[in-house]
Amino acid sequence: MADTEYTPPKVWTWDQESGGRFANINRPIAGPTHDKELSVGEHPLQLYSLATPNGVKVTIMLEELLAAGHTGAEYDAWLINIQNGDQFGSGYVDINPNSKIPVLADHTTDPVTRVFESGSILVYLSNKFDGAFLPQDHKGRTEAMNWLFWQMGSAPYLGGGFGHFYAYAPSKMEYPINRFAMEVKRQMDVLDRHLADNEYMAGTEYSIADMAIMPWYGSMAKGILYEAAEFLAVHEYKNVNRWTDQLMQRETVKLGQMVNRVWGELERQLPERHDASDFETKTMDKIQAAAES
Ligand SMILES: N[C@@H](CCC(=O)N[C@@H](CS)C(=O)NCC(=O)O)C(=O)O
Repeated sequence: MADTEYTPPKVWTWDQESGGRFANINRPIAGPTHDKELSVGEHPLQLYSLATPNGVKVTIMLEELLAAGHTGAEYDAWLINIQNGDQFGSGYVDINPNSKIPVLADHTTDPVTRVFESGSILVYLSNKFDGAFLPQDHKGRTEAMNWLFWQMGSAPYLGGGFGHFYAYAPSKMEYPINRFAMEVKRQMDVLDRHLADNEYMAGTEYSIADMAIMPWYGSMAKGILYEAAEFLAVHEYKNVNRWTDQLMQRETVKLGQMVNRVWGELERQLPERHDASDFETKTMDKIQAAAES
């Protein structure tokens, strides 16, 4: 174990040159860095987000609600570029003091209701639309909530722990990579064993627990996150792969994954969504073709 020895000083101080992929946006203090009001569109729900796993949980839910006929779930999705520090604008911090994406503003209430934390947003939307995508029976609903909270507590080990040290840290360090690889493999096994006996996370019904877990652990199973498929031998988690394939075939999941996406294939990037027709007319390939003609 040859990781560089570090003796912590008596009092920690902020080393702005610490390196790593997010060094330019990470800060030890909360609050806004600049004044900027948020744009507001015409729909009842205003989402400010980015198509990371935490962001797409919510856009998948909104597309599911719309496909299920809940017209009140029409939404404007505004792009928050976290690399540029958009999450530290004053208007953003007003509705999410934690300065992370996603955040939702519900303009059907007076005053407007702010909803932050992706798990809270999923539950809020389910409550708002007659308990949609949460089983109605006691056991199923409790299981969905168990797994939703499991995701909220577990994914930081996957993203902030494993992903950070394996993919983003300025150098590869054996100790943290070992610690978090072990934990992520344990979590994948937790899911794999559960999905061996259950079609969905809450049992027989597709729910917000699936929407929360799939963007993180399904993406991991498919080798989409951190280029770590071989390192973590993710093909071994056969039940997680079966469940992910099943969810990824849903049209709503495909649409949700495109919203606020600014990387990858151009035809799957929809930086902002203000209308269902935007999926046909405002993807990045179409925007670029229009600019060139
Ligand atoms: N627990 C939060 C986590 C949100 C989160 O970590 N969002 C990341 C992107 S996936 C973010 O906004 N990072 C920006 C930053 O750290 O400044 C949730 O589920 O909503």
